[in-house]
Amino acid sequence: MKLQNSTLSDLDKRIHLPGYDRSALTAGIVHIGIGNFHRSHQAYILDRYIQKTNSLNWGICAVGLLPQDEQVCNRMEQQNCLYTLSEKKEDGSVNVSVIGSIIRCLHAPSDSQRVIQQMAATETKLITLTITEGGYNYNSNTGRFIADNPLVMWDIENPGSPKTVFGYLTRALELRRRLNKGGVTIQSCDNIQHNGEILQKMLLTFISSALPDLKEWIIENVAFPNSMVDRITPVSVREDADYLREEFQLDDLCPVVSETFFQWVIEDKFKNQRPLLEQMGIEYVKDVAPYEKMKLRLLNAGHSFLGFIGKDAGYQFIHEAVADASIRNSLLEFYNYEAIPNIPDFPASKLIDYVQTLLSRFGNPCIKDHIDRIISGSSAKIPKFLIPTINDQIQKGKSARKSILVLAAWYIYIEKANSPSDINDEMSVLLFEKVHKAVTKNHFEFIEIVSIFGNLASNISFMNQFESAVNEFKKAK
Ligand code: CS2
Repeated sequence: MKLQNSTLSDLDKRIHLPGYDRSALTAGIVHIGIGNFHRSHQAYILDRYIQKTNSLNWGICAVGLLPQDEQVCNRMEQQNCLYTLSEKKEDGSVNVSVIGSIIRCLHAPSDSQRVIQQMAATETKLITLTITEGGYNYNSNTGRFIADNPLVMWDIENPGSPKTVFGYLTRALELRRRLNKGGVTIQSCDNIQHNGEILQKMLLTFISSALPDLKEWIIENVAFPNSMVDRITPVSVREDADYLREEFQLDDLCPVVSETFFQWVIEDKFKNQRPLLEQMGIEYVKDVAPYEKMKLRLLNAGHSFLGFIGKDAGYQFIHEAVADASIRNSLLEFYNYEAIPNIPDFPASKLIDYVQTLLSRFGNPCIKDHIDRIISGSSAKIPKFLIPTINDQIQKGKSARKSILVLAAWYIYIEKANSPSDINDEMSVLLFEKVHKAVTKNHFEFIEIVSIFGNLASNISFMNQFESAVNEFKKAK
């Protein structure tokens, strides 16, 4: 059976359905980034919120910004924007829901004007983003906007047909101002510490070149709250669709799988209205920074740890890596001696509990979270997840041995690649060159990529430790 509005009432009774009138929903939210994470996290909680409160003005218009998003946009449209979310527990039990909160899917490269108009519409109160760590176009070392990115340069020269999120937001905010549509909140939902502040800073830098006189209006009328988002959501695979077909006779063209854990902490700083998600357990707080720091340095860094060290050990999935006693012990050392001591905002007992929960989340064998998903895009992730811990340890004169091991495993991974195309990373060409074409032999030009590693290459003790860690991996083979 196809998944569509007209088939909902015939679906297997074990599937949770949207218990509200979808035809009456309006899009209070425009969300950019139509990937699985958005659909397991924000779209899921809004589905439950709309059902609980019948707040029909908080539907979502989802936007695919990249050319390659066309397929998922088309598939969602073929299903009246419905899709299933399978939340998988460790014991193998699964809760399947049809999520109904997304009411429209727009593919921006195919219809940029419609996207801009939707963002500027009166009904839009909130613009949210999951555009990945790399999408913010900033140099983690300098904190500056990367102005010579060709796509950004295109957007400045061709304001009518933008390609980046900055170009779209500029056009939409300009239209909002011109039509007097009122303020709006733009909320980042990506894994970056101070994500709202970074977004605001990058957007305002772009606008200084693209449309300087819009700056004042934005400062007055747009809020950029920081937020911490959390739900492990693997890449969907063929087996996910097969399961739905075999178990429920349901054909879903774009199913999503996730764990059952869910967390969202948002800085309570909005312009215009917001959904009252505190009714769903979402925490609105004054300062998100400690939560972001805890999550990035423990969950995300732990993922990178298991990803690279697990890959080197020959594992395919995160749950396999964390089940390996020696990797797990090493991860615990990383947490106890390097990561936790640099998160002073929470009592150690809370952080230890958090780590215990993480170990069981990572260990969930039903999620089948591919190591390849975790290590993809690491040039944008490692500077946010791991380098701050290394810098903190160095500053205190403490060991960063386990963190350095992750960098060494990353280096070995690149060394094993036959060409840049083996590395799933926006910086694959540079990474490959620095590792394979280093001018002198024992000189690790890799660490000289300042936008990733900052000034670590000039720290002799760090470089010696890095070299030993690389050699340790090589000897172990
Ligand atoms: C992962 C995250 O991309 C990564 O490296 O650590 O996608 C992680 O699964 C989510 O942040 C969980 O909330």
